[in-house]
Amino acid sequence: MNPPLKWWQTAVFYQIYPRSFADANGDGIGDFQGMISKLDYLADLGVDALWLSPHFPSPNWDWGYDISDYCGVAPEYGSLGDFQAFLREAHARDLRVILDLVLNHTSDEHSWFLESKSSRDNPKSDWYVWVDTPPNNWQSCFDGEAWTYSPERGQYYYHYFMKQQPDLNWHNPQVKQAMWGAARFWLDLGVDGFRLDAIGTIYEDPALTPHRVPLNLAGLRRASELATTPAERTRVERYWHDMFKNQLGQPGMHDLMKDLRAVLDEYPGDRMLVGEDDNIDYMGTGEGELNLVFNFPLMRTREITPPHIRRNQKERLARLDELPVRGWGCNTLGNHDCTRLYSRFGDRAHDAELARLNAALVLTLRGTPFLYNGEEIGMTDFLITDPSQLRDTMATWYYASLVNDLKVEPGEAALRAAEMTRDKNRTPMQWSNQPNGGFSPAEVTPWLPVNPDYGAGVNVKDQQDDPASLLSYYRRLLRVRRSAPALAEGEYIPLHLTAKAYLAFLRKVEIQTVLVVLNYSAKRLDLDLSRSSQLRGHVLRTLFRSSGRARLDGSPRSLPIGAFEVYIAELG
Ligand code: TEU
Ligand code: CA
Repeated sequence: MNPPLKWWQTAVFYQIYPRSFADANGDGIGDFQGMISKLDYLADLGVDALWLSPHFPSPNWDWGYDISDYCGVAPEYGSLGDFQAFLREAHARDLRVILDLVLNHTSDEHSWFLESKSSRDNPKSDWYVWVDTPPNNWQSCFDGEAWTYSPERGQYYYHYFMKQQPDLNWHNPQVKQAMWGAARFWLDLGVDGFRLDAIGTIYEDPALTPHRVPLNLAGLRRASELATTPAERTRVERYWHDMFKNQLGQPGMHDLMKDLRAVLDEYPGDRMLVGEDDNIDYMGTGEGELNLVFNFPLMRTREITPPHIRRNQKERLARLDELPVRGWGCNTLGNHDCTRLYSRFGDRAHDAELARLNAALVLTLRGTPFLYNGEEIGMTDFLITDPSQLRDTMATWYYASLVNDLKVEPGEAALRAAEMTRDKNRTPMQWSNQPNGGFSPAEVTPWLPVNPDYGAGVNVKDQQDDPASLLSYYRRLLRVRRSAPALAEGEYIPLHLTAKAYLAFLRKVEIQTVLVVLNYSAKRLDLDLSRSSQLRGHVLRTLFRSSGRARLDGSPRSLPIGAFEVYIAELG
């Protein structure tokens, strides 16, 4: 018998991007009262845990990922009391809450940095990474040079992200203690864990080895856009890797994560840590460090296909199984940093069908699923082609670099910025077909434009009571997952390993075996059950059929599965 699973293994997580979720006080910005008002919606949707993108005070160069006070609440989101009410109300509905902890860097307006930059001999002088002159050609992944001059101190500081996000010096034990203090502050209030931001960026190569890519950041971005042949694409991918390899994934994390784990373990109730990285090494021996890392390789592809999924699962699950204490996976197809699932994995002809298949995929694979707010109603990327409306600093920086340094024509530059910006996938949640999608009152201009497709059915209210809607589909799937222990906990056993058009697999616990079939093709298929000894002669009890057609029960020799259909059945 395996030990019983922890709550974060069986839970479905839902990411809230607070600024864009629900605006209760009508200032165009999401807030805690707004989030509280949507908790019934989330509980009814059928998710189990919420991850909040940063809600801390921030000058918002990176919309909360530049934190100026780790123990506060951004005033536009409400007060600490509002946060506590949110947590209490979420817990009252059996919804766990994890927060976003940004370890690598603070805001340049954080008091720690203000003190550190004030002189070379203040008590926090060594809390950040200071040098007399830039020691290498390292780039910041958001705005070019990684070393920025501070006139007050007459030195340069290092930043992997924007210059408003100075990297902390994690070799200084005081930094660690201060940050653990912040973690304790929220744990004391009762939060259930943390998503750890950008953990791969915490340590740098101590030898400060330069990169050898013959381009700077803007040049490399531009080269990526212009790469068309497979050879060119491979080359720019290698360049991306080479440009940042000395600034990422450096040793030291095991000790650091063990330390943070120990802090969490001072608290009852299995507080959890999920790292924003795909590297399974961060899970240590499988216990005592991170509980989860994201399976980003699943979504890092141009197209989700059955062979891609099979390869991905084979590799990830094998690595997790090799850990001394068996590791647990974590699947996601979207977050606030990337193109929305609906847009990204569509083929322009069957976007709706593919969105449904891919939702079923993350909710039936072995591992903890993470959903991103809005995907359940089919929100799509919204391209902001007027550069003055961009809010994502990395995009405004890139637009300026294209026009000023690379002499790209402004129209073309605007289009490229619209495509690369994360604004497109952070637009306000669409609650109804009222003006502003019901996010803010009609007369208000929300912080980012609302995608006008709220008027075309892409909103909660229109989908709420429509059994054929995507929202109802998510709700049904989440209920099936909750009712079938094999789907939440079971082993993953792939079937029909060479099929290109469909993915078939079993999920299996001692008391239950569930078959999942995802037809990724536009053709109806007759799934030959006699091809697999695991299926032959078994009785099927249909749990879910996306087409809503007749249930298929009994012990047929073959299963008729419609184009893009999802079929889930219990084997008896
Ligand atoms: O992201 C880290 C990360 O590496 C991503 O930057 C990603 O490469 C980028 O967003 C691609 O567009 C985390 C947060 O999720 C992100 O929102 C923050 O901007 C970043 O850290 C800095 O805190
Ligand atoms: Ca508001």
